[in-house]
Amino acid sequence: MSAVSPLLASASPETVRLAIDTVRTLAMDAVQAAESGHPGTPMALAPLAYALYATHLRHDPAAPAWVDRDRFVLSVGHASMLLYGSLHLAGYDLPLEEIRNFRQWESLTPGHPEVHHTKGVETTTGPLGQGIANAVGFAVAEASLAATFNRPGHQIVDHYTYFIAGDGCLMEGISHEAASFAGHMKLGKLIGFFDDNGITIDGSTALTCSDDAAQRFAAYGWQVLQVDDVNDLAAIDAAIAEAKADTERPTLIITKTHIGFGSPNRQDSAKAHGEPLGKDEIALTKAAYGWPSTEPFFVPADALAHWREAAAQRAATHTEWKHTWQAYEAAHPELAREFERRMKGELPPQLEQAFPVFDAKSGAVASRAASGAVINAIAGVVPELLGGSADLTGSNLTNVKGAQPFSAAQRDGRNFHFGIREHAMGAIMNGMGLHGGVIPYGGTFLVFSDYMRPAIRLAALMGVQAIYVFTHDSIGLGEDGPTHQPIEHLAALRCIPNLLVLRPADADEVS
Ligand SMILES: Cc1ncc(C[n+]2csc(CCOP(=O)(O)OP(=O)(O)O)c2C)c(N)n1
Ligand SMILES: [Mg+2]
Repeated sequence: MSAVSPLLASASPETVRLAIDTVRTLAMDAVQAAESGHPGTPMALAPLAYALYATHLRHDPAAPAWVDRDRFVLSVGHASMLLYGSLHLAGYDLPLEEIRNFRQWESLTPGHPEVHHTKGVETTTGPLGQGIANAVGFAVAEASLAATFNRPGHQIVDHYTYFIAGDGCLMEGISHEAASFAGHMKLGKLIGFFDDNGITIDGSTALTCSDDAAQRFAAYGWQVLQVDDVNDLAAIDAAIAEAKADTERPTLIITKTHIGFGSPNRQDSAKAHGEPLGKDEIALTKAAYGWPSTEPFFVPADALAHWREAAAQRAATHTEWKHTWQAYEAAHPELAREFERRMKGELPPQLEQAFPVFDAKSGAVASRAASGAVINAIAGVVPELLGGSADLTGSNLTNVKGAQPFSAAQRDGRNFHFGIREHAMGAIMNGMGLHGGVIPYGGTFLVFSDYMRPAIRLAALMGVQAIYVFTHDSIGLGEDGPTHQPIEHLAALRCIPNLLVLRPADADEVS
């Protein structure tokens, strides 16, 4: 297998270098103009963004919502200029004016990437670690939809999910929960990069962390690869090829990088993380790159032309897919309509009639039993409803009777056993919901909503259609005692803007 992509093989090294340095200089200039932001990580990761957006991702800047595009999650949300620079250069609807307006009120370039705000941004990131679990959710949705809708000779759902995580993401506990789930579920189309720069805000990671990330992820059942220098595009290419070749394991590609790459006085220092370089240092850095202009936001014509040519080549994957889709529509018209319905997020018309009726004749029905009955009643008409519990299935009554568990062997299983991983459950649900085609639900005791609160907050912020089943909403829990009594939880959830909190008083209100 040839590792080097055709574009890389044909382009001159000078042009490629210019194309990459444009991402770097836009990041430096945008942060400088905003007088705040994070220049160092985009400067370091520019070659990786180039490798993805210009040579690997199946994407089409003219159709950012194409359903079978590869998904890319920037878990290191503070490095937002890496994403904005790449989207702008690839030709997404993000003009240079928006890059100049980085971090300004009403711009399309907020400090941290926001889904549904900027075309090409797949999920809102910034709270570190969440993005990894979102990416796991995207991969779960892909696997489920592929198993449900693909037919021999018709691969209409067939994409990868990529993420970039940093030291912070990997230190966060959610990365353990999510990576453990992904390894167990053998999500082979999940490809992550670890930006191994040895730096966080406080300084060297030697202050806080001596984990062996490679051994850690290997233990989760991931394939782990190493790229010694992120500037080595052929090595990145080869690693991605190897990641794709392993269909059984998710892959973590550990890339050694230098934060603030090329800056004579800031490279490899925590100072490069979260403050403007300053005009003098920018001038020195641009000189070190051999940059052709002193003007801020300068985009060399050659670099832009190269990016656009690359994007056009990438967009050809969309054209190919359209042919695949036409053949599928012709061969399986009913499935095609159903797939479209699900991807559009349209609920089936039969839903209204499907709800069970609880009235005086039903007698006293516990609200969680009513919840279980509702899930089972609507599951038949809403096949996109997928979910389960964080190991409290029998208590939360989230199981769909007669259905299989989602597993490595059973991708069309709809009962999810998230394990005792509430935080990841919430963030995986976010990825599933954002992917589209599935509506995730997840259950636990109300008291443990605290364990998933950061993901719930993001779901509400992003408008994700996620449903939480919180049972045991009572201080009268009995023998379990105060650790299991929800006291402030209802009020705390009601404080989250855009979260619809329903507390049914009886079975009738549940349905
Ligand atoms: C959950 C969470 N805690 C803290 C922060 C604040 N924060 C933003 S970036 C950062 C350091 C991250 O270090 P690393 O991931 O190594 O990023 P790098 O500096 O290498 O780009 C911190 C603590 C955050 N964004 N999210
Ligand atoms: Mg770091």
